[in-house]
Amino acid sequence: GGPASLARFRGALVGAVLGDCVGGEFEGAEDVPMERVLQHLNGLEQDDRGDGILQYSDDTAMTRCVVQSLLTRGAFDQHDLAHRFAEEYRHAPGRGYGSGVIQVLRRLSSPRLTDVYQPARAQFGGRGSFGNGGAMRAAPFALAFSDPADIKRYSRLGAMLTHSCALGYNGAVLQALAVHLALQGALAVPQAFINSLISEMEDAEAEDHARSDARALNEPEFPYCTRLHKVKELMEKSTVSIEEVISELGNGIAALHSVPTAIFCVLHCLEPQGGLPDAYGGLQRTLAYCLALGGDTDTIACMAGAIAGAHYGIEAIPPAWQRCCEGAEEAEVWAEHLHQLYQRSPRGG
Ligand code: F2R
Ligand code: MG
Ligand code: MG
Repeated sequence: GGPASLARFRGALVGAVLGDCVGGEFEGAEDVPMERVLQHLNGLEQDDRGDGILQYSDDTAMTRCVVQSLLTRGAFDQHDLAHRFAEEYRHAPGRGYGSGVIQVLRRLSSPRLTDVYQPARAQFGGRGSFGNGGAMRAAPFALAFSDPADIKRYSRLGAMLTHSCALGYNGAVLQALAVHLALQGALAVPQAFINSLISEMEDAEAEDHARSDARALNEPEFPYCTRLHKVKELMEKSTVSIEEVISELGNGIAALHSVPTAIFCVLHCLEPQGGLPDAYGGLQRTLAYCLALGGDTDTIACMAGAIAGAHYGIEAIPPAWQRCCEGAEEAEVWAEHLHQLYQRSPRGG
């Protein structure tokens, strides 16, 4: 489809759900051989699958909250979103949430709470979380708003409900911008795509809070820009090993060690890769590659799935894969409603 087509919206949300569901198998694993990944993915094609449906985790549970809040309110509403996060956690606490964020989710349900950003600010001795929980649920902001200024503003505020550290919320900004650019067809020129992200993140990371949080964590100034430059260097190499990707970009639970990695996975898999089936399309290659990294596979695949899905569109996702994943069918419906909301936004029509 063309820029911001419904097929791209459907691809982005279904791609995210699929990444979460298929990636859950390897979350926390080290040294995941590609054969194991392909065996897992081949299982999705079997008619007589004994394993049943793959369940989604916190990544999709919180993304659902963002989608439902944006659709119900027709705008960003921090009180409504905070309430939905808290209620979702209360109803289904076993979705594999981060061990820190559950304290925020419990406190967000207090009727006495007036400042919904306060519980997140109190995390980790007042430093706030740098986890990737804000970024993993950021895609809907790129699907509800067409103006990059709105996307940056609301993905940041949406993440700050649980992640007040700049390295946490700027990961969400980067992820939302990557989905936005992919939706516009910008991945057709990969160098321009990464340069646009660097230029946007230079602005985001110039802010005082971002600079002081990077210093406090002994990270270089402009940590996301530094990582995105590493992505560019890796893109220019003729061969890149999985070990190199992990050591240069990371595969961990910190947003800084997973959002640039997810972006790299999408870029790297734009072309066919050795070790992956020739029959695989780009989105299938991307998800398989994310899983083979090990580490935070559900979240890296969820984020890469959203970006790749926005690029390739829903046609790139095998129906058999969708049928195996909890929430994939519902994601198609969200995509249609978000597409309508997007078209009503100032630059969306
Ligand atoms: N939690 C997981 N996976 C662990 C295994 C779950 C297992 N499947 C199960 O069911 O038990 N996955 C999910 O968590 C990630 C998103 O986490 P989020 O929302 O960012 O949580 P949190 O707690 O804020 O941060 C995660 C961890 O990062 C470290 N951390 C963050 N900020 C820190 C700081 N300022 N100082 C020190 N450490 C900090 C802590 O270890 C946090 O617990 C996704 O992977 C999602 O899939
Ligand atoms: Mg998860
Ligand atoms: Mg995870």
